[in-house]
Amino acid sequence: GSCTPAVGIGKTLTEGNVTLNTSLCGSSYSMVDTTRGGGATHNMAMKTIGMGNVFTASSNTWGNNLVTNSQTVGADAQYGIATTWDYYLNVHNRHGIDGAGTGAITRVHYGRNYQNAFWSDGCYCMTFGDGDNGATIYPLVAIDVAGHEMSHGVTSRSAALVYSGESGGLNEATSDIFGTMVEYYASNAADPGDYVMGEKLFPNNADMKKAIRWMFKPSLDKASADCYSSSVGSLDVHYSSGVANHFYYLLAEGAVVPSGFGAGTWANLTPAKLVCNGNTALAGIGRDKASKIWYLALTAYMTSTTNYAGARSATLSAAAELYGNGSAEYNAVAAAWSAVSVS
Ligand code: ASN
Ligand code: ZN
Repeated sequence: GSCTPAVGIGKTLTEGNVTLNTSLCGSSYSMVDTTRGGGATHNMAMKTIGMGNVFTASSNTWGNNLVTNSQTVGADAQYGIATTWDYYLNVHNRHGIDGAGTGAITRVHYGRNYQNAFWSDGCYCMTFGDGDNGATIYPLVAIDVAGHEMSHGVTSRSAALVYSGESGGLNEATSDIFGTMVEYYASNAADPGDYVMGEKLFPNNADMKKAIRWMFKPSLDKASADCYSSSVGSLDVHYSSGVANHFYYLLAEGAVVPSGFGAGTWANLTPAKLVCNGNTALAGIGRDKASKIWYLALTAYMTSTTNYAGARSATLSAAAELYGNGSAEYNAVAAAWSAVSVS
């Protein structure tokens, strides 16, 4: 039958209670968001093939904030994808992943003990595993991870950075950068925003010692590169991304130790340990300008084979277009790349 837009409540695992855009079809609600291109959240019910089934229910309140309720994880995903859509639309004037307003399918409860999430060009969909349901890692539907996966779709429809070597690191960093910007965009008391990827996936993790990546000091994961070297492209793309993640943090925030990570904590960070070139006076231009520069670089100046040197020139071109050649923002881009040894 015909469906009408509806507004429900998601009782999420990681973001508290949120508004969810859904649909009402006859007497049944479904997790289909016609206000955002018809994007929908599907329950894979632990299968790994096919598209599963769109979540449907007689009530428009979804989940109960507990991982044991299968709708809960769907609510996190539906909210994370909607928020990422809104971020791209309201901040970058981009209408969906493809820029043409097409909603994507989101698949949750994929497989058994699957500890990952991924974007697929083929189905124009993204997929989230359940981890171990929170024994050590929750289902991977945290908002920064949702923003990360959806941003792989954006990269694929813009610069199309090849997913290996230095361009692969830039592809991964683009997803960490925008996943983080989405988390800040959705900032709330439960999740105020940080440059830590996936901290909400781990139980009892207020100090963010457990995470997937730390953008301000990528080597905290004992694998990612903080500073550029000519061998960085031989690392896995999730580790070569470190150089660009680190650049982005320094561009936005400067050589400033994030709260909770300074002397006396496990990381014992100082400004000197945040830069590769001793420039502890490095000042940030803020998240808003940094994100506009990276987005314009991605969508107008980078190509599929852009490497780190090319990313420096692409972001400088973007800064010149947005703020002027030789502007304070332009000079900050140059200084931040120099601070991660990209010259
Ligand atoms: N979660 C990973 C990512 O999005 C999956 C992958 O390796 N592509 O980067
Ligand atoms: Zn990724």
